[in-house]
Amino acid sequence: MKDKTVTFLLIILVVGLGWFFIGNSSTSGGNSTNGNSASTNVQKVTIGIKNGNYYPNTITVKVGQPVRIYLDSTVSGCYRTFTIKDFGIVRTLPTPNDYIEFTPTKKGTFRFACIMGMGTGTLIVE
Ligand SMILES: [Cu+2]
Repeated sequence: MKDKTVTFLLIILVVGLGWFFIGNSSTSGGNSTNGNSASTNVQKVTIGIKNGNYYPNTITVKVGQPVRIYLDSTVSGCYRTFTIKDFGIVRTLPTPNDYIEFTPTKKGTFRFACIMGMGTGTLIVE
C-alpha cells in the first residue's frame, strides 16, 4: 500500500517535471528574465480582501510556469476556500502560510472565486 503511494507520487512528480520543461521550452522565446531553476520560476501571488472582495482582483500569470497563491490574514471565513474551476482547484487555506500551487496549462481569462461565489476575481494566463 505504501509502495503504491510512493510510486504514484513519483509518477506525478515526473509528469509534473515533464510538463514544466515542455511548457518552459515552448515559451522561452519571450522570457528573458526567468531564472533557470524550478524554484525561481514559481509565480507567487498573495491575495487579500478589500471592500468585501479579493484584492488584487485581477491576477496575471504566465502559462506553463507554476503559480503559488497565498491568502493573507485579511481573508477569513469561506473566502479562505479558494476555487479556480477551469483548473479543477478547490482548496481551503487555513493560514496565510498555506498555499495553492498549480501550473496553468492553457492561456485565457478565467474566474477565481470563494467556494460560495461571494468573492470573485479574474485570472489571466498569457
Ligand atoms: Cu464565500
